[in-house]
Amino acid sequence: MEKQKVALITGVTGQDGAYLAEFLLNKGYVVHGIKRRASSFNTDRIDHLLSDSHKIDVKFFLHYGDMTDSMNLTKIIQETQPDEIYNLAAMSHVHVSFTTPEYVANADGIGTLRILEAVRFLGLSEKTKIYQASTSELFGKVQETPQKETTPFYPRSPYAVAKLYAYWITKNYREAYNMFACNGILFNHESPIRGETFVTRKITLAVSKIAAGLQDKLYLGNLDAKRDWGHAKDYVKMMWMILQAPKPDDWVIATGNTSSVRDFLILAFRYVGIELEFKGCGVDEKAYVASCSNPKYQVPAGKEVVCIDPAYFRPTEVDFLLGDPAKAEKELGWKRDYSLKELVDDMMKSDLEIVKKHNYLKSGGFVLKSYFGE
Ligand code: NDP
Ligand code: GDR
Repeated sequence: MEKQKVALITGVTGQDGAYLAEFLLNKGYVVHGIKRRASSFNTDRIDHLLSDSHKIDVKFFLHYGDMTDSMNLTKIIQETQPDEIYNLAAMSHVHVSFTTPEYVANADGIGTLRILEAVRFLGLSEKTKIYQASTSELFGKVQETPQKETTPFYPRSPYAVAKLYAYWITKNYREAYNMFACNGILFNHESPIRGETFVTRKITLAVSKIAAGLQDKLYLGNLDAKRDWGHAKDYVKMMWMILQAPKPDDWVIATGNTSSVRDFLILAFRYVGIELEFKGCGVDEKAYVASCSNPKYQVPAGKEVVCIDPAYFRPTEVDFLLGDPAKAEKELGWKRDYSLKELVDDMMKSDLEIVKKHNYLKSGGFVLKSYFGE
């Protein structure tokens, strides 16, 4: 009988960690995840995968840990002896990284070194394969389009600079110690469980609330930035495929299409039958309801629903991302199930349900604090 594979996921409580844990459990892996201690529960995204740890045949285990603590990471790796490590933990918000640059360098940059060094130190270099969550933010300021594995990097934020270190230290350990350590250079990927402060989820949640009359307007930053957006479910599959490749390498995972924040906004509003009309430009730009064709939602034509708030502008912006996934398509058989419209539809469907649930609870005298700040 084939031995059950063991995976360790850092960042298991995040968007990708949750989808990846589910994917690996379905593949028959024993999955260990590292979560941070928090003052409130932070396992919402993985609660459905957890079972009573006292039962027999448990396949999913959580360990307290932090990317800034070498001893802790080394101990977890020693105890779990993983066949595969997926290093997904990071302070992943680009704008916030300008506010906490030193912490980001420590957690996102040196944190990756801690994982690699623990594997080497414990003598697991031959056994344990490592996936590093690299990012299209490495490309930053446009040097070439579409961006592929050979495109020069030009990071534009403390987050991207920390991830640049993580990229190179992963490659260096591969070359220096013959480790199966790979970078997945993933372009933006979103889902119904995307963090609420990333622009896509901020939009789908706000549009759902505006349509239901629970929010007046949405404040955003740069509407002209372009991103290559895919669905997180498609992307976690590729993390696994990268570690099943015949040899360790670095891979761009993208859709090969790019759209602006404005395009995403239009699609989200269109899902509830609202057409937008944009007026003004730059900080003075506003979006109005041009028409609302869905009788379920009472949003009057002419109502101002989107405004620009310069607080959301970044000191240095990444204006344009478009990935070329040809290498992964050819060598790993990378295929995606979701188009941008299908991604928007999936997120809108889920957020409308959340808003509906909230309204139902509200009518019974209850409120959901996390989403509605009440
Ligand atoms: P999330 O922000 O949703 O999740 C990040 C995870 O890292 C959370 O589980 C978080 O814990 C954990 N974490 C943060 N800091 C630490 C720390 N110091 N120690 C331990 N755990 C920590 O990110 P995603 O799931 O979207 O992304 C996963 C990875 O992929 C990240 O490294 C990100 O930078 C990278 N990436 C993401 C892309 C995307 O479009 N989603 C694209 C390319 C790369 P907690 O829940 O407690 O906050
Ligand atoms: P990004 O994602 O920076 O690409 O990083 P985000 O959704 O935060 O921003 C995308 C673009 O939208 C513009 N924008 C806004 N962004 C936010 N968050 N809030 C706003 O109100 C807003 N208005 C406009 C931004 O300026 C930007 O141009 C994500 C993260 O998941 C990283 O961890 C990952 O590495 C990259 O994707 C690939």
